[in-house]
Amino acid sequence: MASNFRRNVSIRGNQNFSDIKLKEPVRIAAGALGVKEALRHSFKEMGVVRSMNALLHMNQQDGFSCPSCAWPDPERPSKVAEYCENGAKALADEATTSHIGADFFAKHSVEELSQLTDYELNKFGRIIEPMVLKEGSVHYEPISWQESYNLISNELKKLDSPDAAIFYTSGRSSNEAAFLYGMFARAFGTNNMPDCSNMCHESSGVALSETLGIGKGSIKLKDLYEAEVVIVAGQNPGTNHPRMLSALEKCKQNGGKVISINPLMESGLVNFKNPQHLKGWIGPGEDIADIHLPVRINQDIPLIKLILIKLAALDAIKNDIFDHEFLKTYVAGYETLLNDLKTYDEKVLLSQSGVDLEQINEAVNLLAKKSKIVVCWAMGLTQHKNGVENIREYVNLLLLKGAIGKPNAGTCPVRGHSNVQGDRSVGIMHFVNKELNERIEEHLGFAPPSEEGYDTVGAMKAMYEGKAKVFMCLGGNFLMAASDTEYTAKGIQNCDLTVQVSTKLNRTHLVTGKTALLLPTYGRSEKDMKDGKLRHITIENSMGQVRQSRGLLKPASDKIKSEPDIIAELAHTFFEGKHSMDWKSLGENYELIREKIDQVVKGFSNTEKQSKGSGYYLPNNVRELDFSKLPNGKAQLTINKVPQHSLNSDEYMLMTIRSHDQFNTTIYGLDDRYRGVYNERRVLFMNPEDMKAASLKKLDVVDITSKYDGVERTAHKFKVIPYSIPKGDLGAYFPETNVLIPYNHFADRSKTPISKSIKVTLKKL
Ligand SMILES: Nc1nc2c(c(=O)[nH]1)N[C@H]1C(S)=C(S)[C@@H](COP(=O)(O)OP(=O)(O)OC[C@H]3O[C@@H](n4cnc5c(=O)[nH]c(N)nc54)[C@H](O)[C@@H]3O)O[C@H]1N2
Ligand SMILES: Nc1nc2c(c(=O)[nH]1)N[C@H]1C(S)=C(S)[C@@H](COP(=O)(O)OP(=O)(O)OC[C@H]3O[C@@H](n4cnc5c(=O)[nH]c(N)nc54)[C@H](O)[C@@H]3O)O[C@H]1N2
Ligand SMILES: [Mo]
Repeated sequence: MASNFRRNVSIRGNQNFSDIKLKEPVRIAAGALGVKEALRHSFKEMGVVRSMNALLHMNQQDGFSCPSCAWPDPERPSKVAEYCENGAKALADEATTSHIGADFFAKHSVEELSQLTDYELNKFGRIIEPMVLKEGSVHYEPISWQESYNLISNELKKLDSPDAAIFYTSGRSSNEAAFLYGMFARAFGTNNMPDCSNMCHESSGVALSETLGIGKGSIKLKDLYEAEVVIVAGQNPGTNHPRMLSALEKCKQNGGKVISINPLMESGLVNFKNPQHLKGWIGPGEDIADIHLPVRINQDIPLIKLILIKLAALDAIKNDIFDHEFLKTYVAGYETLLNDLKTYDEKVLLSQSGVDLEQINEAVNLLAKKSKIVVCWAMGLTQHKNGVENIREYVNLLLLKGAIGKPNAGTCPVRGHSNVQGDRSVGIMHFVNKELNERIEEHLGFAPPSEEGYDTVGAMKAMYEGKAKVFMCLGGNFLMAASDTEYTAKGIQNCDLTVQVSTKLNRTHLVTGKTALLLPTYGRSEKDMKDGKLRHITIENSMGQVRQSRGLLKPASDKIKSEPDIIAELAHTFFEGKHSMDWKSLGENYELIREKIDQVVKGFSNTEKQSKGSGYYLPNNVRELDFSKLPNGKAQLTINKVPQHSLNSDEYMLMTIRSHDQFNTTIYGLDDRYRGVYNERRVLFMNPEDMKAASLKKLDVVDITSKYDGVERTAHKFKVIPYSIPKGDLGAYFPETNVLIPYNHFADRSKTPISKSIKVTLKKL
C-alpha cells in the first residue's frame, strides 16, 4: 500500500448530546450513597463473587494496592477494607468481564471506532491478545508476542539516533516495570522518558526541590491526624482522593481545623460521611472545611501574599507569630521576603484574589495561633503558567510558621496515579541524575546517556516536527491526556511505529503511527503467576512509603503478559542476549529486579521483610530537617510574582477538571453526581451573573475558543450550566477541552501544560 496512506480517524469522536439532567449539587460526599454507588458499578462490571472477593482484598496488607489514586493506607491493618467509591469503580473497570480480541478488531476498523466517545471506547472492556495495525490497514490483527518484539527491535535499530525514540510512562506501572523500562531506554541510548507527572505534579517536584531539597511531600499519614490546621488547596478530594476525607475527619475529631482554598465549593470538603464506620451510614456527617476561600482561578499567590502580609503585621507586635528560632536555624531569605511583602498594595491583592476580606481575616486569625500546619494540594496549583511559583508561595507560609520537618506539619502534594511517585523514584525521568547514572554504570554495567531527553511537551513537539519516529507508551492515553489534541495527533501520526502497553481501549490506540502495536497487560488486581508461583510487585504511595501488592483475580486472558515480562522480553530480543544486564532472568524473577533497584536507587531496600505489610518509608531529608543540599544549607523562602492575567472584556479563565465518573481519560460514566450533572459531559460551569451579562441561559449551547499566538482553537458544543464559581471563571471537563490548550504554553520550568488557566471566549450557537 502507498506509504502516504493516512487513516481517516477522529480525535474527537461523537459530539452528540445525551439527555442531560441537572440537580442541586450534593454537599455530602461518600457515606452510604458512595458505597452503594461503588457496589452498583462493580457488580455490573465484574459480577457479584468476583467483585466482593476483589474488594475485600483491596488495600489489605496481603492484598493489592488500589489501582486508582496514590493515597496511603492506614498503617495499622484495618478489619474493613479501606477503599472508596472511586477506588471500587477503578477496580470494576479494570476487572471487567467484557473482553475484546481478534474478532472484535476484525469487525471494527480503527476509523469506525474513532467515531465513538471515550466513554464508549472504554466500555468495550479488556484487550486480551497482542494486536498489530499494519501500515496501510485500518484493522488491527493478531500478532505473536515474539513477532511484536521483533517488530519493535527492527524499528528501533533503523533509527538514525536513539533520540528518535520516545518512551512514555503513565503512573500505574509498578516499580519493577518502571525500573526495567527506564533502564531499557537508557541502555538503548536515550533519556526521552516523558511521563504523566510532566502533566501533573512536575510543578510540585520543581518547587519543592528548590525550596526544601526534595521533590516529594514531607508528611506521613498520621501527621494529618493531629495537625492543627490543614489547608486543602486546588484539590477535590471528595472525587479524586476520597480516602483522604477519613484522615481529615480524624484530624477534625482531634480538634483540627480545615481551610479549603478553591474556586469551587467541592463536596466532601463541605460535608462528609465516612462509610468505613457505622456513624457515617446514618449520622449527619462531618463538616470538613471550617473556612472556605473561593479564590479566583490562578490567584492563589495574591491570596497567600495577603495572608503573609497580615501575619507579618501581627508578628511585628510581639514576635510570636512566625517561628523565629526555626527561621534563624534552618531558613534563608527571611529579610528579603519581608521587604518584598512591603511592596504590595493590600487592596489590589484582595481584589485580585476575589475572596472577602472577612474570610481572609478568619483564616489569618486561625493560622496566627497555630504551628502544626499541613498544606495539601493537587492540580489546582500545578497546572498554571506560574504553577511552580504557586507552590513556592504556600511553602513560604509553612516555613514562616516553622511548620516543616516536625510532627503534624509539612507539605502534602497529593499524587495522582497510584504509582506515579514510585516510577520517578526508580528512574523514569527525562532529566539527568548524575548520581543515578554513576550507580547504573557501577551496578548494571553500561553507560547511560548524559543528555537531557524529552518531557511530555518536548515529546509532542519532536513527533510533530518529525524528529521522533518510534513512540512507545507503558500505559496511559497520551493523545487525550496531553494538551493540544490536534497537534499531538499529528505528531503521533508522523511516527513510523507506535506501541501501547495497555489494559483497555483508548483513542491513542486508534490515532497511531504508520504501524501500531497493542500489547495487553495485567491490571494490578490480577494474579501474576510464573512457574506456578504467585509474584508480587511493589509501589510507592503519595507519602513515600514502599509496599508490596499482590493481585488475586484470574487474569483477563492467558494471552496477556505482565509489564516486566513484556519489557524484559523486548530488551532480550533487542540486545539478542548480548548486554551487561541479563534481561531474560530479570523478567522471570522480580526478586532480581528488586535487587537491582536496591543497588541503583538510593533508599530502596526491598527485602521481603521490609516491603511486607505496610512497608517502609524512603529517606526524606525534610523529615530530618537536613537542607544541606540547598544553597547555604538552608531551606529557601522565595519571592514569587503575582500572575497578571489581563483578560479582555469578552474573555474568561477556564479550568479543565475531572468529573466524579472518570479516571483521567477513562470515562466510567456520564454523571458528575456531586456537582449535580447527570448524563452529559459536554458542560460548561459558569457564574450566573456572567451568564446574564453574556445573555446566556441555562443549557444554551456554546463553542469555546482559545486564541494564543494568533492561533484559534475551538472545543465545540458545550451546554452552559449556572454554577457557584467566581465571576470571570469557567470550568469544564478534561479531556474534551484539551483541544483548547496550546502545546507551547506551560508552567515556567516544570513545563506542565496550563490545563487550569486557559483564556477563552464563548460563542452562542
Ligand atoms: N476518581 C478519580 N481519582 C483520581 C483521578 C481521577 O481522574 N478520578 N485522577 C488522579 C490524578 S492523575 C490526579 S493528578 C489527581 C487530581 O486530583 P485533583 O487535582 O483534585 O483533580 P482536578 O479535577 O483536576 O481538580 C482540581 C481542583 O482544583 C481546583 N482549582 C482549579 N484551579 C484552581 C486555582 O487556580 N487555585 C485553586 N486553589 N484551586 C483551583 C478545582 O476547582 C478542582 O477542585 O487525582 C487522582 N485521582
Ligand atoms: N486538560 C487537562 N489535561 C490533563 C489533566 C487535567 O487536569 N486537565 N491532568 C493531567 C494529569 S494530572 C495526568 S496524570 C495525565 C494522565 O495521563 P495518562 O496517565 O496518560 O492517562 P490515563 O487516562 O490515566 O490512562 C488511561 C489508560 O491507561 C491504561 N491502563 C490502565 N491501567 C493500566 C495498567 O495497569 N498498565 C498499563 N500498561 N496500562 C494501564 C488503559 O489502557 C487506559 O486507557 O493527564 C493530564 N492531562
Ligand atoms: Mo495526575
